[in-house]
Order: sequence, then structure tokens, then C-alpha cells
Amino acid sequence: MSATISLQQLSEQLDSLEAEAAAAIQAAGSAADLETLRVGLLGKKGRLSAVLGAMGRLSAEERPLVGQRANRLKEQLQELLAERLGGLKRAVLEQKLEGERLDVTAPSRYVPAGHRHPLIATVEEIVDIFSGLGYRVAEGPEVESDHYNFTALNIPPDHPARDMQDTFYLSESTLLRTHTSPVQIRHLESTPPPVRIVAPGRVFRRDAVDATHSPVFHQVEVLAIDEGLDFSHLRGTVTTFLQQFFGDLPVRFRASYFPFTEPSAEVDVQWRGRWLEVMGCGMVDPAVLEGMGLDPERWSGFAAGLGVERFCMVRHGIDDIRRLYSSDLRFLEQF
Ligand code: 2NM
Repeated sequence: MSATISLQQLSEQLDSLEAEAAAAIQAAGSAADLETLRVGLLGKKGRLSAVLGAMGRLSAEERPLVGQRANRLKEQLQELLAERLGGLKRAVLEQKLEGERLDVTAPSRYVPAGHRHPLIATVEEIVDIFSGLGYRVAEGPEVESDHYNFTALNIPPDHPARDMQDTFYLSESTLLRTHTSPVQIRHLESTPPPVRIVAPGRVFRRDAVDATHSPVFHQVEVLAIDEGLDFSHLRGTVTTFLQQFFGDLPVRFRASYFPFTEPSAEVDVQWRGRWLEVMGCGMVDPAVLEGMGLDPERWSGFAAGLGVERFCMVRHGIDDIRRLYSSDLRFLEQF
């Protein structure tokens, strides 16, 4: 360490420190590099401290000149360091954002989502219409007793529907339900009228399979019981329902017969110019009401039933019921 140092020399040291530091700061490639630089320049053992240490060897008049210059340089370097750090951080962020850029107009990847089976979609559509008319959904067992499936519905012992040829028996007195009406009988046992219920479900009949028959098919039946219900309520409800399902088509009622309703009717809609039979209905027979423990002098009711497969086939122009059960995706993907 030399004993003396001139003002000139210190000024030159500060000049070169300024120039080198500015260049090094500009060249720094990361926050860590900048921190190393900061310690080397402004730290306790840094280059600026060395200049300040050497100041003690100047005269009292010269010292403040160098001191001021050194302080300005310190501030200047701090500013440069901060600026460069900001620049580096912005560059890092920009690079990150560029890497994450989203093209919101890009076509999405195809995700095969699947959809409801047309038959189930039809059940749901029918139930939705009746829900809109104030009906509650009721469900019940597929394995039934002969009592709920036949006796309670006024179906006489010699009726062909009871025949082994027509019904799947599991034992002498248990069977696979042939309609969803037993659900309605069960519901009435636990719920006092007025009631409005819709009973969707799977039903079973011993039919040979062909284009229009299946031993397992789906029904929706509705039942309304209240004081003062008559055939006009039945007619209005069924017509409203059919026009909601098929569109605003002509609907006609033809006298018919069911053991559990009197009077009874078959209902046709005029679809693409042809009359098609689509459902059955009637006023609940007083004998059925009495069987439910209801006084037919006070309560009356109407009921209607339909086969969902037929509704689905008419709506979509499907010509063979077996298509609804064969799980052929080439067929199902059309819906
Ligand atoms: C039909 C036609 C006519 C019907 C009757 C009942 C019950 F439980 F109240 F007696 N439920 N559904 C009914 C009436 C069903 O299907 C063609």
C-alpha cells in the first residue's frame, strides 16, 4: 500500500470502476449474477469500499470531492443494479408467458362423450312432460305378487293375461310384472288421495320376439285420483301430453276395454298422415278404487298407459324394436 495517493489517481479509479461496473451490470444474465456483482462492487470488501478506504490518505480539502463522487457513484450503481434486475425479471416473465400462450380459437380436442340411449331419453322426455303437469314419479318392484299385478287391478282369474302363456311366473303367486300399474296400487296404499303419479319402468310379457314385440319392454303409466275427476280431465291430460310429445297433431279417442278402467279408450295420433294407436286409458273402475280402500262415491280417477318403445320408434322412424336392444353403435350414434 503506497503512503500517498493523488486525487487524480482516485478519480481515475472511480472512472474505471464506473465504466466497468456499468458494463458488467449490463452483461449480467441472472439475478444471482447481479447479486455477486453487487457484493463485489458495493459490499464491505467491495471495490467502492476500497476507494473510500484510500480516501483517508488524501488531504482534508480533497477528501470531500472524492467522497461526494463516490457516494453519487454508489447511488448510480444501486440504480443500475435495480434497473437491470427489473429488466431480467421482466424478461423471465415474458418468456414464461410466451411459453404459456393459449390460442383460444384453436379447435378443441375431440372427446367422445357418449349420450343417453334413445329409449331412456324417451322415458325421461315422457316423465318430464307429466312432471310439468304436476305428476310425481313413483317406482316399485319388477318382481310382483299376483295380487298387485292382477287381483287388485280387477283382472279376473280366467283372464288370458294371467295365463302361463302370457306371463313369466317365478312361483305360483309371484311373477315378473306385466305393467307398472302395481306401482300405483302400492302407492295408494301408503298415500291418501288426491294423487297424481307417473310410473315408468321395465315390464315383462311372454311374447315371441319380432319387429314389434319384445318380452322385456318399458312402460309409462299415469294415475290421477281426486274428487270430481271425469272423462274430460282424462281427455285434456292425454291430449296435452301427446301434443307436447309429438307436436300439434290431431288426436282421437276410440272406445275400448280394459279390466281396470270403465269407460276405456285407445288413443290414436295422426302422424305423417296415418292414424297410429299409441296408448290406452280410461276412468279407474270403481272395483279397483274399492280395492284401494277408496269410496267410489267420493273419489274418481283416470289412468293411462303407454309402451315407450313404440313412442321411441314412431318419433325416430325406427322400424324394428330389436334395434333398441342390440347395442350397435352404428345405430345408436345416430341419436
Ligand atoms: C293402461 C290403460 C288404461 C292403468 C290403470 C291403472 C290403475 F292402477 F290405476 F288401475 N294404472 N294404469 C291403465 C289404464 C293403463 O295402459 C294401456
